[in-house]
Amino acid sequence: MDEAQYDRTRLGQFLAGEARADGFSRRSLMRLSAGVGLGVAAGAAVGGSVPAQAADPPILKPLPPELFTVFGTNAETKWEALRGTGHLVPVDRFFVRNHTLTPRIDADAWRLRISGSGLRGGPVELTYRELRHLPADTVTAAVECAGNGRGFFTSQQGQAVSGTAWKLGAVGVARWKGVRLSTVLKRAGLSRAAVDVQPVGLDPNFVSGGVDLGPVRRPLPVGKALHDVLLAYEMNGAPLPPDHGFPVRVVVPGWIGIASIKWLDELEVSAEPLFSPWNTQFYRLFGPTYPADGELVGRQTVKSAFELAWEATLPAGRQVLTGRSWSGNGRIRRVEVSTDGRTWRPARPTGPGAAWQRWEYPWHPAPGAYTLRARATDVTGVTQPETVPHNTLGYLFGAIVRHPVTVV
Ligand SMILES: Nc1nc2c(c(=O)[nH]1)N[C@H]1C(S)=C(S)[C@@H](COP(=O)(O)O)O[C@H]1N2
Ligand SMILES: [Mo]
Repeated sequence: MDEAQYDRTRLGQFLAGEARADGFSRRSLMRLSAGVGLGVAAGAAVGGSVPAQAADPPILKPLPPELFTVFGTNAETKWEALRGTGHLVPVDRFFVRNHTLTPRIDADAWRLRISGSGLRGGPVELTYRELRHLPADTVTAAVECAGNGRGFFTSQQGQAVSGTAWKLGAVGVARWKGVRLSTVLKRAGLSRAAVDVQPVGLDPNFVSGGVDLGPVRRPLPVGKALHDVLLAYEMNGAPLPPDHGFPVRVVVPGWIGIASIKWLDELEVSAEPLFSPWNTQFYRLFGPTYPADGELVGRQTVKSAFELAWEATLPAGRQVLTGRSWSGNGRIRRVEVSTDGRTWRPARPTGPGAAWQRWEYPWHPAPGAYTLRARATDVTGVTQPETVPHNTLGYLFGAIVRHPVTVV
């Protein structure tokens, strides 16, 4: 059930020719260079969805500049937009990470196909109505992009990285309602031989460095699939919005964002190990402190963010700073804030600690320029460091972020 360990095993099997990757060869792995251009495959078939119109924007919901910073097909939440929003991130400001674009899907025509050598019988299909009639479950969980914070490798550490230069807004917490993947797999006739379950998205094929990598997909081990994975059809009490995976997405608590496949099309249940570009080429750590063939991205690191605009201007005098901290290892044990570059004082936790911990810190500044810092320690005792080792794709930036503000 450990993500890094699972990926390491499958990588070894893939390189030894023991894991199937659907046309994605060792050679295409070598040919791809990290972070090179991406685009929508021309004429890509998008099964079951309405073909994308040339004029369709990559993200369908409004992206007002008060709420989002837009990077091509992706949009990052502005942290100042989370102040006063409560524990969950409202859908109108939840970040969007699209490899290509949000497909428009007709829920009445949609079918979930479940097939593969890991089933006792033949393929099974489920309609949206049938899925909604199965026993439901809800979970409050974060979805966080593995590259969240990537921009700080460059702006704080002076290092070159490729990929979207997110600040800290590629994370969100929502209340997801849906059917446990275990319920669906058992109904479909999971065999004892099954080892992997691969959710496949309905969005257009992803093309990187001129190579068509096929639909966005990433396998999960059966253990994790049966443990706590949800096939979600609601987000914060309403049907999933198109940009977040309508009609049905996967939610994989604790794993990096790419595991939570949106616009679910198919589930392949396999008795042989599976592999996809999303755990070979992408989501690996390459750099001076990592092995030559890279290390697989494991859990999310500990992070903290102030609910303030970047380079915010604040009035002098008594006020309360607010923020949130979170960790892939579990709960947050302690948060400290520094406003003077030297001393650290505890922040006060507010609200529940599930998925992330909100906190506040009273401050009484005189006019001037300040660098605010927040650092969290999680339940495993890991504290955010001053710097993190470089990796070329800019994953897992967990260092303390230096947040500039001006008090007038
Ligand atoms: N089908 C599909 N699923 C996907 C993606 C995608 O592009 N296509 N992006 C993944 C990535 S990299 C992340 S971080 C999360 C983002 O979820 P969100 O857009 O709902 O915030 O979705 C994941 N699921
Ligand atoms: Mo991501």
